Amino acid sequence: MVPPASQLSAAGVRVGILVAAWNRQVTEALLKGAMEELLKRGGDENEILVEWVPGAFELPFGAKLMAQMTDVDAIICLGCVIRGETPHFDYVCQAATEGILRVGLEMEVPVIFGVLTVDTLEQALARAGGKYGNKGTEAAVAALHMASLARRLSRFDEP
Ligand code: INI
Repeated sequence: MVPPASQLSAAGVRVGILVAAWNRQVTEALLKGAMEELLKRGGDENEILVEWVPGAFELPFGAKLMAQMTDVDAIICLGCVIRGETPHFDYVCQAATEGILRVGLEMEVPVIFGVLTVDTLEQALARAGGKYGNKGTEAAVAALHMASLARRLSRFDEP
């Protein structure tokens, strides 16, 4: 049975968090939301690895390195892409979305998409601790949910 979100514990769960430095005001707020949620659910600060990458485009490679070089149970990717006047937004969003999905499937570790893709800074702030909640908080819950799923299924993998 899938535990309801309110029951998901972070105790003993090793979580890696990758944060994009672009739109730092927003991504720092996402990081705060994720950290607070993990600690509130019994997580240990020493079991949470936080690393920064330049922008959302670099999140997939950062996640791949983290999956290869550490034994985290889940990886949270946090970023914020704000639409400008050129198609650059679409390329960065596409690369981040597809890359993050691919790393999870290839590396067989849950990789969570905590990237805001918005038209304005105001929309981003509303989703980074403002009136529409915090995407970082949601990402932390999703990471615990997926780590719990992997842990429970692995029990059926023993001979
Ligand atoms: N990266 C972001 O994370 N958010 C953005 O809004 C953004 N914009 O607008 O350009 C952005 N660009 C940088 C990109 O992610 C890479 O870091 C850069 O292209 C170097 O590879």
